[in-house]
Amino acid sequence: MGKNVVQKILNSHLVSGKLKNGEEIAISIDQTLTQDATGTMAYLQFEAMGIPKVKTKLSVSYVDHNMLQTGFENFDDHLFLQSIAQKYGIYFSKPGNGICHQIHLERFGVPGETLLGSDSHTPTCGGLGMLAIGAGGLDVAIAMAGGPFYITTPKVVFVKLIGTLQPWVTAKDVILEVLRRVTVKGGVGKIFEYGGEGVKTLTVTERATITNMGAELGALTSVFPSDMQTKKYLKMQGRENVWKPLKADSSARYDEIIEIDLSALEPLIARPHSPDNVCKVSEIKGIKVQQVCIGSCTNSSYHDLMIAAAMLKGRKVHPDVSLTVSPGSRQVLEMVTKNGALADMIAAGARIVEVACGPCIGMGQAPPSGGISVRSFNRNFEGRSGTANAQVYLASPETCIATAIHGVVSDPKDFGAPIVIKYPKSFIIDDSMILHPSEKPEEVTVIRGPNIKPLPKKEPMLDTLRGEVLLKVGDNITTDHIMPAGAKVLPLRSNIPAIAEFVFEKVDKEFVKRAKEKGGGFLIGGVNYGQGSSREHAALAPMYLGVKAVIAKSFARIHRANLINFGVLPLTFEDENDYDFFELGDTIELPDIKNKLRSKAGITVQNVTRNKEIKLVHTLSPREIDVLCVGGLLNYQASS
Ligand code: MIC
Ligand code: SF4
Repeated sequence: MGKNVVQKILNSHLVSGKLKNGEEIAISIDQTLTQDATGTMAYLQFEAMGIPKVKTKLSVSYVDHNMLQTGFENFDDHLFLQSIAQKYGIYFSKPGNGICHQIHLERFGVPGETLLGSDSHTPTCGGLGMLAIGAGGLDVAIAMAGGPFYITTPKVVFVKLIGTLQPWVTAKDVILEVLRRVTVKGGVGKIFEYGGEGVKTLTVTERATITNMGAELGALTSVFPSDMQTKKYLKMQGRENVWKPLKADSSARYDEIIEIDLSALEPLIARPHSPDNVCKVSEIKGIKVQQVCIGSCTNSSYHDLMIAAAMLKGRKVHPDVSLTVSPGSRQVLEMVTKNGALADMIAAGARIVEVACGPCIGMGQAPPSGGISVRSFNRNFEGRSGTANAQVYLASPETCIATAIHGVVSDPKDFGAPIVIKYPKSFIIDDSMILHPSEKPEEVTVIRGPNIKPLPKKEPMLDTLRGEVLLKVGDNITTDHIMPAGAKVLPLRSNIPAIAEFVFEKVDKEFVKRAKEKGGGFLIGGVNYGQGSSREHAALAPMYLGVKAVIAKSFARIHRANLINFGVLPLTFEDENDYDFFELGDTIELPDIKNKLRSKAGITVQNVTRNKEIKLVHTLSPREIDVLCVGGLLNYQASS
């Protein structure tokens, strides 16, 4: 039987298990990436494993998130990351070089290989034909130590693209259309493989916009074939030597098929506060906006910035709008600087922000209170922008710039004649901000400022878990709700005791106090609990506060894995309606839980306060149960 692209890559990396839907498999990891906000923890964990050098083909550590440096913490972290990279055989991309996903696509991605990254948008490199997966830092640390990565064999969804994008319709609109159809929870347990005639018409950076924002589907990853477009892109990056063709066999089978006619798409926009709350731009045009932001790992390629500049050339940003532009990489910034496009943006009134994640993660440029911000980014979760009551919309750079000029949400189709961006023969290649590992690692001392605190430890699981419901939340709770980011909290990523003070800050200000007073307890969640980022702090900090288990209607993949990695039990209701039987402050008990997890006997939770017994289920593999019982993956690794 013919194979699809996903099966081909999985097969060539299979370490254990069988490719059978729903079964756990282990795959080998060729490359890893980390960014600073998750990287410090990942490297502390790697260090704890006592391995002298990474065992991957390539590991890269990026600094792109924590760059405001309002105190010593960020720079401390950067120095820690730089020194640890030098010592352990890791490449280090300095702050200012660009956003991890964009640089990885430009300088390191290899078709057909696997990439594991401690950031949920790692699937960006799927645009190059890589199987690129986001995970918690501890999983990445294990991959750096040569361990495999465990996944449940995913379903493969074939996204068949036909036709060609019409003027002013972009790759962003393709992924917004997929999100509209599939929703933020529809991708769980699936990989989205793109194919069909329409694929040929999309450049690698357009493909990368699609695979990047595929993270918002809750999918394991998204992938494109590797074809002549891939070759062309790699050639422009001076890396044609790593190209190889990769496509699905003609008789390949898929679990589901979605067909999208590119010719029929229109400019789309995601309304507050979810990336799947999508409608046509034309349906909401005219809404007054205060801010427009171009950038992020989704849309800050050369093409994205060039089109923004071409639209702005000779025009002015609307007097009531603040337009920010944060280029995705130094390569792009240097190119638009040299060819004059940057000057066109500056002349139009754009505010040029540093090459970094910046406003996407609330590191500066928070909108005004109740303000409307239209962004070329990938997430518009409530409060993520740094302003609790801001209304954030997500759209293509074309829609964003038309909006910035007119001061109201505007359909780029009304803008005028289509603009064609010409590419240079090659990009500017200068890897001088990527530092090589030291040739004398034994002479490198790891620099540890006072912000770098040791990892908290977790004891093995008790036979019976008992405690109070510390919080009950609704559906689609994001990791931004659980463990907020932004300029105040992000610098504390290497310091769990300090960052734990902010857990659920935006949901319930009393949560931390309560968790401490009660000596820990339980969380009750709705559907898709923990969607969004890969930040393991959303598991680690609650664990530090004594959270023993989360009982939810369903979980997002990365967060579920992070909970297990830190010894917090993720359980689901057998009947979702039983969610209603739990209230804040109820005392609950999971009796004889270790045995029950191991045996096939059903699990029940006793709501002692309400004198009710409720049936629960789990999807834990035997390995995951062992991990949980010993108190998490670090203990498990140490004991095996
Ligand atoms: C995000 O977009 O939310 C982040 C910040 O890049 C996160 C990682 C993090 O929280 O450090 C992600 O997507 O994984
Ligand atoms: Fe950075 Fe935003 Fe991309 Fe996350 S989504 S990696 S914060 S640019």
